Amino acid sequence: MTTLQQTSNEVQVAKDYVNGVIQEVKKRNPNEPEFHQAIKEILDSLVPVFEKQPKYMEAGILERIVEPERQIMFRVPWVDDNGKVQVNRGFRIQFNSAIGPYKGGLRFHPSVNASIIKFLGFEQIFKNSLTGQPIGGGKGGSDFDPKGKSDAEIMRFCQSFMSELYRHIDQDTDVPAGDIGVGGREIGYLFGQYKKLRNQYQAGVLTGKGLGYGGSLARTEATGYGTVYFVNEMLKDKGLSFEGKTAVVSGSGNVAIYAIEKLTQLGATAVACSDSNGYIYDKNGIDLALVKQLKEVERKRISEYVNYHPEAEYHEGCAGIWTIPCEIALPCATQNEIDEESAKTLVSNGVIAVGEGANMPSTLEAIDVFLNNGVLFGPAKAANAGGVAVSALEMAQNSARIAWSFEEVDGKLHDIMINIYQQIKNASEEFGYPGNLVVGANIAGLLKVADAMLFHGII
Ligand code: NDP
Ligand code: 2IT
Repeated sequence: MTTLQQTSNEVQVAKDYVNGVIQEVKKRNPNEPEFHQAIKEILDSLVPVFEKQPKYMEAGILERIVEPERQIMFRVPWVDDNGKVQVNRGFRIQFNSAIGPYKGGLRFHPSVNASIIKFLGFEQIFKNSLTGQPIGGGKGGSDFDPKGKSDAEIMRFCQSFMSELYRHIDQDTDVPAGDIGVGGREIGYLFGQYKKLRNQYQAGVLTGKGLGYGGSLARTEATGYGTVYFVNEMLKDKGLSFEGKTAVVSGSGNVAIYAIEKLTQLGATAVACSDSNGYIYDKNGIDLALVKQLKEVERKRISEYVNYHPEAEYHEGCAGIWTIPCEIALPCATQNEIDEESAKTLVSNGVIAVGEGANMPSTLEAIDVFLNNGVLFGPAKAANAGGVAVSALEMAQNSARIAWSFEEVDGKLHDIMINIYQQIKNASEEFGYPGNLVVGANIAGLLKVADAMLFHGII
């Protein structure tokens, strides 16, 4: 057999292996479209790994990595302010602990189901690996809708949620944090209940805590700042910068707010942001202090913005935000918020760089549009890894019982984001896809986890 034939055989074997696992996942996990999407995005780009290193195939790495180590689903009963009993469903997916305790956020949103938590948990394995920190992958949440609930209702819900979750987590086992609908207030109630039930002050059992009881400075800012640091590296590599650029940022929650803050500091102007009802367009630049007041303090709708800035526009619906011409687009709201059509519109309006602050915000078709048109594309598991990276720094500070300054944590975050960029760029080149950071992130994320799994044997 010639070398050329040998190579094409190896490619075919690797492709068949990957396709076989994708088909098996679909069969075993029917009706889970988001999980299938994440599996396809990641596994398709891993073919070159199995081609070059059949040892991972022989050890069944893929078959094992797509199956969560443990999935927990539970009843969350609570009583609303009218005395009526309410029941929600809780989830925790402990996906992979090869390189550290399970680590990942909790999402409270009515759309939450097994498919969404599994896609998020699967992504988290690779993201956490890229941070270079010793953290495995997990995710959890509930179909509880925090909107319109009183503080007392949020507290009772969090207490009920933790009354079950506490038996499955520990600072060395599984460390949850925030995600959509879970911020400092919710982490506080969850921590209080955990402490009471365990009779232990395990500071490191949750991250995203308040600064007065073990939280880390710069954790609130970390995901948004990190996304901008990452995009800055992509731009710098092309001799570009944020200076003078126009940006569109979807969402107006934790990630969006601090992405806008950092890109503004770097000389760009964010002209739009959104919530799940609609978006605002302010050609003079978003008034971030007002957005913080409306969303972080008053928990109001983004539509209220135009009451303070009548020159700005409010539009109902989310997808329209991507029709606003911009050079930098940062989707920071939710999954599948950029479809093929929105991606084409962004490209025809001259977008230069897209950085995914949210998890899986671009559909598979949208990613293809960006990559095929030479847009600098920072995939979620790399671009938004700053949040979980600083969570790991929070755990480190909790273990040492010390607190670093804002500058120290922010400096480490910046270094981590630069390192992630270099790591995935190098992987994309080494495996034959220069410039394709989707492939680079998936491969670099996998290798560390796969090697640890090889060391641990078949477990
Ligand atoms: P928040 O709850 O603080 O904010 C979420 C924002 O997105 C809100 O503006 C919300 O609008 C909007 N949104 C939520 N769901 C939808 C929807 N279905 N359609 C349109 N808009 C929606 O969450 P975060 O900012 O923390 O999270 C945003 C994204 O970033 C998520 O994908 C999350 O997984 C990801 N992420 C978060 C990290 C973190 O550290 N927090 C780390 C890494 C990624 P509304 O107020 O109307 O609900
Ligand atoms: O998606 C994510 O990385 C997060 N929601 C943050 C997880 C964490 O453990 O800080």
